[in-house]
Amino acid sequence: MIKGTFFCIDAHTCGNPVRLITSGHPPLRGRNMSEKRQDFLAHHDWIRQALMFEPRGHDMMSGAFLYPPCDSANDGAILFVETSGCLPMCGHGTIGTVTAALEAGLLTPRTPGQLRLEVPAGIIDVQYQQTGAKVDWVRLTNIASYLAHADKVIDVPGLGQLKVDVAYGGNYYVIVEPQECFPGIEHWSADQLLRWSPEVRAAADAALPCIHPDDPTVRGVSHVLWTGTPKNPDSHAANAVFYGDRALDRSPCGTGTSARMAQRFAKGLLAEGESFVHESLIGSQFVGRVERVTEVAGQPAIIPSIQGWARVHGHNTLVVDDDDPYAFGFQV
Ligand code: PYC
Repeated sequence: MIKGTFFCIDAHTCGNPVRLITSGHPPLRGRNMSEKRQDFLAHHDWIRQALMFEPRGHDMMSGAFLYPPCDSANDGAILFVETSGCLPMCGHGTIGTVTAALEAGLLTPRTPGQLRLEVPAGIIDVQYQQTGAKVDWVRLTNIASYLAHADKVIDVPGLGQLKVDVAYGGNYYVIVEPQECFPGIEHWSADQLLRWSPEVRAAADAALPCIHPDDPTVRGVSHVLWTGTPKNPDSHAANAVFYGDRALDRSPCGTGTSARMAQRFAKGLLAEGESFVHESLIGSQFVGRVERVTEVAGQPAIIPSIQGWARVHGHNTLVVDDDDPYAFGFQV
């Protein structure tokens, strides 16, 4: 029996996939996108599994549904889906979703060039430039981002002791700078990063508790941000973000870049108004900026912005038929 038919616009943001699912939306209960995210996970998660996992997706696959806003003052709402679950916020996902939706006429801004969108982590402001049918770039002003744990030593079985920070930029990131047992991403293969990331995440999550003070459903270290020396002379830093079970972000990671700017701001390495060009594993770049200083539960925080681009590369109708033994995907 056919469980669902989903029309998808496939795109990538600076190299990382974004599958914007434009039909087959389940109705979601909740007063805001955080509650709707919980409702989706409780009652409709088969859709994410079917569309993100193999054979319809792959380890890096991530996507989004656009919903009408919960508050009519806003232009729309995004539910992020990916192999690891539904993220509270996704930067590359926002840039890809906004690009694909505007090009397909699925978002109608009240003010051209500007959108105000609801995501599970809060409200984000978006600016973009469109030339004819094509969106050239998207800049999102993210939710408040902050350093949650500084200079903590964790024990990673088999690797040794690592000094790390944990910062929030829409997800909680354990940030690993080069040190004795980690020489920097330019010296490690993708296989090495994938080998050690789950161990580092588990060690950080056990030792360094994180619960968002404004939304306790946002909790736990979910991503590892490894750092290194950039290849491009105009990048300030390079990173490789690990998420899910086997994913390394091909984009510079919007929430990771926000977390890293919050970390650098808290350590006096980045000031209000300064830009921060972050480079991905494949050399693509996001331009970040500390827009303003704020507070989260009385702690210093920043409002970062992230600018990047996305390209649409395909249209796809996916059918989920429960006669198929792999209807709901698999992971190897
Ligand atoms: O761009 O925020 C991001 C992101 C999160 C996971 C993968 N990309």
